[in-house]
Amino acid sequence: MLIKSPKPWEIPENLITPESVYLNRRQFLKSAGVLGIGAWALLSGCLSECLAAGDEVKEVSETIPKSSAPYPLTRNLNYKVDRPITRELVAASYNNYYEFTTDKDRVWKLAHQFETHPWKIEIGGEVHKPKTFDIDELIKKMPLEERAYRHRCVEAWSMVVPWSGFPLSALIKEVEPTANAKYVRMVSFLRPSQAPGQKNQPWYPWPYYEGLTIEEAMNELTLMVTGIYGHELPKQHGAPLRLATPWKYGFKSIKAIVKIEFTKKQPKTFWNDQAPAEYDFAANVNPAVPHPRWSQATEQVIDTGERIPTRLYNGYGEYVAQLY
Ligand SMILES: Nc1nc2c(c(=O)[nH]1)N[C@H]1C(S)=C(S)[C@@H](COP(=O)(O)O)O[C@H]1N2
Ligand SMILES: [Mo]
Repeated sequence: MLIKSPKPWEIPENLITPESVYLNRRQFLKSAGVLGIGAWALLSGCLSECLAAGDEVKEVSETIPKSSAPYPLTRNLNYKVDRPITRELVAASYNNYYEFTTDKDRVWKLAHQFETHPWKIEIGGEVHKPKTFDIDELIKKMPLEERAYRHRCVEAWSMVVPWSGFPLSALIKEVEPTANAKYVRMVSFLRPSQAPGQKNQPWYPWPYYEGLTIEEAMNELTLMVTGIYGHELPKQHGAPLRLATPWKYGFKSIKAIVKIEFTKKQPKTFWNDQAPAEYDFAANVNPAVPHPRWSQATEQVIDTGERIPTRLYNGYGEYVAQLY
């Protein structure tokens, strides 16, 4: 599957693999035999027949938590989606989570032994009431709901998934930001003993870190995610707590958050530090601005393999256009 050898500071080859592989059908047919079902379903554009044929279907299903209280939650129908929900097994077996591996179709396998309980989230910086929450305590306290959102990865693949979670604004109100709080910085876990990608890729500045302006963080769309498809998050999707900012490229949606910090200055972000010319701080979905190495005009729907036009702000302009 190696298309080219990346320099350590470059984005690894799998960021361009879907498109490159598409362009080379013979190579993808050859690769398909050794790919997991996520990539197989995507690359072959196949439907449930192909999934059912995969040996790994049962194994992937076993990584998906059973539904238990407080899930499933009532879906908030104010947030409409214009495309079918991606099948759960496809979303659960095609992931970006570099702490485990850069192979999207193996994240589910490698993340499965990661321990997500107990889990604490430390909130501090420019706030009047800094606080450390236990994840279970937080889930009890916050106003939970389900929302179906589109998700658009910067690599030009997309999906539609029903997240469960609460607006980040509800959590922000708990800690009372000071007048100096202009940005929100978020940090993922650091545990190389359980995360092979942190151990094997020392050139990345672990732990993963991201950030938003305070206005973006307060926007009603900005969701702290605790579940998906009516149950708690499987580990490959970023359990026990991740972000969803559906008008931005997927890399902003940081997984497995352990720290939230309010700052005066714009925080650094993981991908912007790796390749500033390729990944800006805002990272808003925009079909008119190509990535330096590929077009962003269209996207490939995982699950069906269909290619559709990309929309400005991923279709969420009515909520966020006024921010920019
Ligand atoms: N900590 C962390 N968060 C992360 C990533 C990552 O590698 N590490 N990848 C991002 C990218 S590029 C995308 S597209 C989404 C993928 O989310 P999913 O695997 O649940 O679909 O997670 C984002 N959050
Ligand atoms: Mo992504």
